[in-house]
Amino acid sequence: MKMTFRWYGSKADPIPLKYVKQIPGMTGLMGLLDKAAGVTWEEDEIKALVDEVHAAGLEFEVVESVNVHEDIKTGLPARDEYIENYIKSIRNLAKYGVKVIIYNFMPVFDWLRTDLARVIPEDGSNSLYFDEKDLGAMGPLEIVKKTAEDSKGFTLPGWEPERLALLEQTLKQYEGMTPDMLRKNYKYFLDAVIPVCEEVGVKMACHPDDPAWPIFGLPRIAHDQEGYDKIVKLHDSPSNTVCLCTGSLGSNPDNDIPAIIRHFGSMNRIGAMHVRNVKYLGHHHFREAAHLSSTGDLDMYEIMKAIYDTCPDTYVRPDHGRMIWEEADGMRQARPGYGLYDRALGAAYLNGLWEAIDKEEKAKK
Ligand code: DNO
Repeated sequence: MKMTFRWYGSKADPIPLKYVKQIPGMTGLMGLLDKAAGVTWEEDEIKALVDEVHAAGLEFEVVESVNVHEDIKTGLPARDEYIENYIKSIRNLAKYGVKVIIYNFMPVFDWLRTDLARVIPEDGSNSLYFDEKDLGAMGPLEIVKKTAEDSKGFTLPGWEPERLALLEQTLKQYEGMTPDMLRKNYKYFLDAVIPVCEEVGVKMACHPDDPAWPIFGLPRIAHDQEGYDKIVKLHDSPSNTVCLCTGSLGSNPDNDIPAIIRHFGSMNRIGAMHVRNVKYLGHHHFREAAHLSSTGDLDMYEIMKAIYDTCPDTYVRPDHGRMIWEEADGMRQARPGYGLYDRALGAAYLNGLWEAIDKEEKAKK
């Protein structure tokens, strides 16, 4: 397991890279560039980012949010040009040592919450929160407006201004589209990019729908084991993998996360793991929690054990944290979900679980 950290680059991330390096057991980044969907990640910008990360003593083998243009997802004629750009990005990233590219094929919304800073009554920290009832009352345009206002001036992953400016038009593109139609467009994309990934030694890792069910009547196809089984079969290759986000899939209590990890891990189809905990509050109603099992509803020991048993070499990152230690009241700048402290605590805890599992397993031999 390689413990990694999401980092937005020195211009966009208030967390200095040296702080990331100081988290015990941190080996590298799941980094990203602030690029609009469809735009090629150019060599010079990748090189600058990778050089900076290496200079801080960290690896850069995984990138996130190389976003797929909506015209690819909806199968419009312009998709071929955007796929060409995507292929150039893959080749450029591979040249600088990237081995896994995390992306998603979610229509319009990368992830969605109804509140970015809901106070947790037990300890006064806050976390990302979702209640379908509030969503129904707001509608897509209102929720986007609220999220943009609540984001403290940060660009949130998947909420780039270019994307939001076209929201109404993009929503129209999806009218009448079924999950099967979306899968057909997905296959067209994978058939073009996966052979290139095989050639350059890169894995594509598809992030799940977050939350893990359809919203606003949009077709969503990556929120359970069955959906992912179909995705990995769309183009059968070790380069066509899953980014298994425990908190996204785990927002639906019907998803047995350790079992899903074991299923795809034993098929060698997990490209990366996002490890996050959630607390269920009702039907389609949850908030994010600290990583510790007892503060949420996911069993982190079982999750780490499933990784240990089936995909021990994968990349893991502590996903989303609560806002704590004055991040919550704005005294320290932090992007919602991506503050420093709770993610650092999460990494230390997950590393601790790993050490215990490793010792137990070695003692058995
Ligand atoms: C949200 C993230 C996602 C994820 C993308 C990958 O917090 O987990 O933005 O990185 O869906 O493209």
